[in-house]
Amino acid sequence: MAKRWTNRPEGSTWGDFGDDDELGRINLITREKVLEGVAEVQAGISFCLSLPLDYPGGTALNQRRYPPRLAPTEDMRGNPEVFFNVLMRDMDEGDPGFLDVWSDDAVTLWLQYSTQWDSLAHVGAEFDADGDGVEEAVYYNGYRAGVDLVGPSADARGDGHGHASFAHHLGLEHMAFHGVQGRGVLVDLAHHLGHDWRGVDLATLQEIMAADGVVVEPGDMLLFHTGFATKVLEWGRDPDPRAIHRSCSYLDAQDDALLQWIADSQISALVADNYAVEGMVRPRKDGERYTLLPIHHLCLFKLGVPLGELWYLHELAEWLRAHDRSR
Ligand code: UVW
Repeated sequence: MAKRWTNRPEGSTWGDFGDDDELGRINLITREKVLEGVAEVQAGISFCLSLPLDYPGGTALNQRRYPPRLAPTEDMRGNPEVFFNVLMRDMDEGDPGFLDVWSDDAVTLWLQYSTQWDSLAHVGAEFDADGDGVEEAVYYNGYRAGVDLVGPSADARGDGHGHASFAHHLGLEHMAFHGVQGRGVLVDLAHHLGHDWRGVDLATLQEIMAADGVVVEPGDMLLFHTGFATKVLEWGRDPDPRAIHRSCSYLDAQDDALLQWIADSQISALVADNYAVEGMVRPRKDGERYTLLPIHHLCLFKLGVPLGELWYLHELAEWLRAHDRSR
C-alpha cells in the first residue's frame, strides 16, 4: 500500500509503526510488557471492569446514544425452509416431543452508550496530509474519511463531521487480534478529589501520583478512577440529568503540560471511568480553529492511543488501595 500521507501532524506517531499500522501505541504492548503484567499477578482475583451495558440509563448523558434494544430472534414456526421445522416434520407419528426450553436473542447496541473503547476510528481531524495545501478529513496514520472510513448514506457525509462513519480501517478488531493484556496502572483521583466536578491538570496529577507512589512506564495502560461510573450505578438507570454532567473529575485538556506528559509517557492506552476522559473545551474567540476534545485529538488522531470510557473501576481501586498497590 502506498504511503497515505506526506505531512504528518506535529508530535504524532504516524509512520513510526509502519505505513499501514492501525494499532498505534498498542504496539508498545510487547511480549516483554505482557510478562511485566503477568509478574504483577499475586492474588489471583478477577475484577469486572464493565458497567452493565444498559447503564447509565435513558439518554441524559448523550441524546443520540440509546440503551441496548433486546429482542428475541424471529419466530419462524411454519416456514418450510427452516431446518428445525424440517426436523419437526420428520418426527414419527407417535413421537412424544421434546422437553427443551431455550432463548435466542438479538441486540441492537449503540457502541458508545456504556463501557467502551474509543478506537482510532472514532475521532480524526481536518489536516493537509497529502501536502497539496488543502485540508482533508483524515484519521490516525492518514486513513481517509470517505475512503477508509465510509459513511452509511449520502446524508451521513462520512467526511469526519458528526462522527457519521463506518470504520473499514482502524477498528477495534486490530486490538482484539493483537491482544490488550499487559500492565495496567491505576491513579485513584476519586480518593483524593472526591466527587466534585473538576478538571485535573498535570501538577495535580503528579501530586496524587507522588502521594500514592504511582509510576507509569512506556507501554503501560493508564487508568483513572474518578468515581463517575460508581455514581452511574447508584443512579440505577435513572440518572439525575444535571448531576450526570457535573460530577467527578476529568483530565483538564486545556493544560498543555498535561497533553505533553501524555505524549511523552508512551502509554499504550488511556482509560477512565468517566464519560469522555476529558472535559469539553470552551469555544475559542480568537479566530483560530480548535479541537473540542484535545485529548481525543492527541490520543486517537495523533498518537494512536485508544481511550477507554465509562469503565467500572470501583472495586479494583478499593482493592488496590487496601493493598497499597497501583499496578
Ligand atoms: C464525547 O462524545 C464527548 O466523547 P466520546 O465520543 O469519546 O464518548
